[in-house]
Formats: sequence, C-alpha cells, structure tokens
Amino acid sequence: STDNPKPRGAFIVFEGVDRCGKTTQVGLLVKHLMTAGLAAMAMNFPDRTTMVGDLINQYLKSKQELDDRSVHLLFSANRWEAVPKLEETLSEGTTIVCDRYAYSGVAFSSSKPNLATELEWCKSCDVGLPAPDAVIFLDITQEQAEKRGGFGDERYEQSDMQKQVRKQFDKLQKEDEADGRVPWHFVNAAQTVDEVQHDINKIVESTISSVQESKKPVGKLWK
Ligand code: 2DT
Repeated sequence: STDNPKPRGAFIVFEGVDRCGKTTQVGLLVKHLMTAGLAAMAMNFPDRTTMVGDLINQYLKSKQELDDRSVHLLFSANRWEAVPKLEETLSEGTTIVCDRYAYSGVAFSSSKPNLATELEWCKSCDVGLPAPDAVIFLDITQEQAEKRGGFGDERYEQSDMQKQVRKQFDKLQKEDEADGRVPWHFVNAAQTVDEVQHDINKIVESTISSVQESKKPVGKLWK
C-alpha cells in the first residue's frame, strides 16, 4: 500500500589505503547480504568503464598527464555521472556497497603538494552528492599494508603518498564526526579476512535496520 512503501536501500561506502582489503570485503559483503535475502549491489569509484573513467584510467596508468585540479574534477564528475543510477538503485530497496567515494577523492588530491592547502576546494565539487549512511574505514598501518605485497605501478602507489592520504582521511573523519551526520566505523583490517568480514557484517546489518526504521531519505554530502 502507499502507507507502507518499500524501504530504501542503505548506502555503504568503504574507504582505506591501498592493500587494506577493501575490494575483497566489498565482494564478500554483497554475497553475505544476498545470501541473507537482501538486495545488494557493488559499485566502485573510479568507474573506469565510462568516457570520464577512461580519461582517469589513462591518467592513473601514466599514459596521460593532467593538471591536478583537472583530474580532481574528473574523479568528481565520475561520481556525479553515476548519481541517477545510484539514487534509482537505493529507491528500489537495493543496498549499495561502494568501493571508494568522495573521501578518496579529497584524500588523494589534497595529498598532492599543489593542493595541500586546498582541502575545502577539493571537497567543494562533491558537495551535494548522495551521502553514505555509513563509511567503513578498513584500518591498517602502512607497514602492515606493505607486508601484503608490493605496490602495483599505478600513480599514487607509493609509501609517502599513502601515508599522507591516511592523514587526510583522518581529517575528513573528524569533520564528519563534528558534523554528526555520516558515521564512520573503523574496522581493524589487520585481522583475518573472516574476522574483518564478521565485524563488517555486524555494522552493516545495524545500518540497514536503522535506515529502514528511520525512513530517512538519502542525505546530501557535506551540505
Ligand atoms: P582503485 O585502485 O580503487 O581503482 O583506485 N582516487 C580514487 C582518487 O585519486 N580520487 C578519487 O576520487 C577516487 C575514487 C585512489 C585508483 C586510485 O584512484 C585514487 C587510487
């Protein structure tokens, strides 16, 4: 009936540094939710399958040089172009589990010397995007992450950059905490895959029930 529309899906974002296990855990979580009979879908940013994503891919593979601000705006555009699909999916009652989002956008760009003092500028183009219902930060030290195997050869896959990125993530978490709308959950990603998955499942199950109970619409990021 119209009094009881289907509850919307939850929007769950995973963030963390390279080799923290994000991609593995996103896959496991989607499987877990579907096994439990809940509609769920994985998304990831950058989405390299679009025209904008192809430019980003060329940049990350160092086939193309781009100005720091230009590429920052491309990463943001790559999120904005996904908004219709994202909103439609949530409204159909499907939970979205997303591998990186605007937090990666700001953390990586503001780790570059040119943009080190431009945190607000970096955030500005993502203001108003759909806000996550929860951010799951897979927490691991740089030393632990690097023990998992060497970096690949894409841009940004270097120790110093990753350490700075981690600091920027911490800043963004503190700002969200002060604002009080988007909760961050730190999960110890140095545990076994099963232990990490167990912690994540608990967080996500409680996020989904609170989204369903509160009947709150999707929020707007940093607005
Ligand atoms: P993957 O390794 O997850 O494909 O990411 N990045 C990502 C940015 O610099 N800005 C963004 O907005 C996003 C979403 C993080 C590829 C690299 O792109 C970085 C690592």
